[in-house]
Order: sequence, then C-alpha cells, then structure tokens
Amino acid sequence: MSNAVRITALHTRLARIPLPRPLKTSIHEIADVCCLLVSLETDAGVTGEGYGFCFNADRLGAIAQFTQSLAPLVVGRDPHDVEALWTDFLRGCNFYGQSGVSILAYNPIDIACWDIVGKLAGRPLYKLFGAHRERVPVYASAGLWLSSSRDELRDEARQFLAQGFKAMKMRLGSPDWKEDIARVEVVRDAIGEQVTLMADANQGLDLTRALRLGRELARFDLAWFEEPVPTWDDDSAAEIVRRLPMPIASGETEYTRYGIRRMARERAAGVFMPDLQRMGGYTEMLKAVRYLAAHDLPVAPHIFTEHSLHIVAAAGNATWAEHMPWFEPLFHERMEIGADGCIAAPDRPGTGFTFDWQRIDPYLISPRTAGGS
Ligand code: SMN
Ligand code: MG
Repeated sequence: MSNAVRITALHTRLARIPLPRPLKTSIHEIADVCCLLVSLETDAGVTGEGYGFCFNADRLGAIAQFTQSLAPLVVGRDPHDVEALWTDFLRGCNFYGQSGVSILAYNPIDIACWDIVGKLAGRPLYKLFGAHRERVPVYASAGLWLSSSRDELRDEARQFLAQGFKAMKMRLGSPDWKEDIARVEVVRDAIGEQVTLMADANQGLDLTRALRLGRELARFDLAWFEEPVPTWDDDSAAEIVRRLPMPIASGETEYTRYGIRRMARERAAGVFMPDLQRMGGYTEMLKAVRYLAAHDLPVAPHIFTEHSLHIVAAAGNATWAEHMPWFEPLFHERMEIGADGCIAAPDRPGTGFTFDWQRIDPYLISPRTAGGS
C-alpha cells in the first residue's frame, strides 16, 4: 500500500514517581509508581506514546529490556496493523507465556500504536473504537486505603465529595473483620446514602472470611465488593458470587482476554475489571470488553484513568472509570471532574494525553541505578 505508515524507532524511558503518601492495601505497601514510557516514531512525522507501570524499579528495568527486545518486531511495521502486531507478538513470545512480563512489555507498544492511529486520523480513540458516551462516570480511588485511620477516612471521603466525586472506593481486608465494618460505617456516615460506595479487599481474604465480612457489608448498599479472594481461586469466588447479595467485582489481575473469559465462564465475578496493561493494550482490551458485552456483563476498567476514559466512552456495557491520579505528572493535559461526577472523554486526537518531558525529567531513572522499592 503506497500510503502505508512505518514505525521507524522505539524508545523506552523509565520514571519513578513518589506517591504523596505511602499506602497499604491488604496485600500491598506502595510508596511510588515506576513507569515505563514508550515512544514510537514514524515516517509520517507523528509519534505515538504509551506507558505501563510496576512497583519495583529493578523489575521495571527488566520489563523495559523485554520491550526493547520487541523493537525488531515493531520497527518497519504499520502502526495501523495492531491485530497483526498482536498476533506476531503473542506467537513470537510463546516461549515466555501469555501473561506476566511479556504482556507488560508489549502493552505500551500497542497503546502507542493506537495513539498514532488516532493522531493520524485526527480523532480521539473512543470515536475510532465506536463511541457510546461523551461523559465518563468516575469513582474516586486514590484514598480510603487500609493505611488511613478512621478519622483520616472521614476526611478523605469528604475531600472526594468536595472535589465533585459522586462515587468512591475504599479498601478492606483488615485482620479483624469488625474493623472493616467500623471503617465502612465511618465512610458511609460521611458520604450519606446517595453517594456510590465500592469496597476492595485486594484478594486478602479466603472463602470463609469473605462470606462473613460480605454478609455484614450487605447493609451498606455497596455498588460492588471487589477481589475478596485470590484471583486464581475461581471456585471460592464463584461461591461468593452465588451467596452474597451485592455484585462481586474482579479481573484486574487477569491477563489478556483469556483470563477474563475464564473468569466469566467460571462465574467468578459479576462486574469485570480488566486492566489495560494486563490486557496488553487497547487491541486486546477491546476484545475483552466486547466479549463481556456479548454476554451482557458489565465492565469497569482498572485504573489508567487517562487511557481508560476511551474504553468506558466506547462501551455500552462499561459502567465506571476508576479515578487514580498517580500518573498525572506524566502528562501535559489534566482531567476535570464535572458537577455530574463525570470526566469528559478527551476530544484531542489519539489518547489525548501527551508526555510532559519537562515535568517528567526529575523522575527519570536509569535501569542500572534504579534500585528496588
Ligand atoms: C489497586 C491496587 C494496587 C494498585 C492499584 C490499584 C486496587 C484498585 O486493587 O482496584 O484500585
Ligand atoms: Mg482492585
């Protein structure tokens, strides 16, 4: 094809962004986010950008090396050929498996390809995916951690309301379930009955603990109870889905459409939360979302708010985007929460978010000097 576009170079940069405060979930202690930034140059004068992250700078270096190893697969190809690229990547990396580091390494490449596609078309991605809505309902997620005291929970919940949020998510999984209940009571009391509340146990419970806590949670009108048990324990998750009254959300820890499909087939969740980077980018994410649509199952993508806006804006079965502002320092553009508790789908071409290298500069790290965290 004479008007084919070619990728001419793949660049990776690493950045470590400290969080305003270290946080805890039932299984994480997080002080910073380590980001892999990928730029794809083309012969059309357009550069595509994508990113992923993890919580350990040394491991980020390993992921980035894997990404670099994919340059021969990508350079010389047309960024529109995301399906062919995905197939070649998956086949070419069969040895390394269809989850974990290989998928994390490919993810920013796929996002950068789509960014180029959108920039060349002069359209935001959700319009190219097939738009469903212009405004995206978001829930506040950067707070209400297990590391917050009850007083802090109350303050954080009120701050979310003051910022315009109409929904928010808190974390559960305290050693004593009574403490969890007391914490939900504090938050529900602070926000009233009209505000949507979700709760996330981050896989920290087992079947018995999840059922006991879940029964007590029934009176708080939760929009969902998220990841009560480890992601691999479909049997327990399915039993929890059957026995608890509220929707059970899960899926953020699954890789590719096959992880989501397995979970759906096992009825291990009622609300599905595919994570853009564990899907391996938009190409695979859209397959997971459309697969769920074919089964009339709701989807609420996990974090990556800037990029997930396009998913929620382009899917009738999507309900919420998760507002996690961890990655704001990467970008020139900002997200604004409107009086309706929604964020406008970006009207700019591609992802609509561009790396702000000046702002990123102090956070840049080199793989060798990164150190663990
Ligand atoms: C979460 C945990 C750890 C990192 C990011 C997000 C959490 C969520 O499970 O759903 O927001
Ligand atoms: Mg979660």
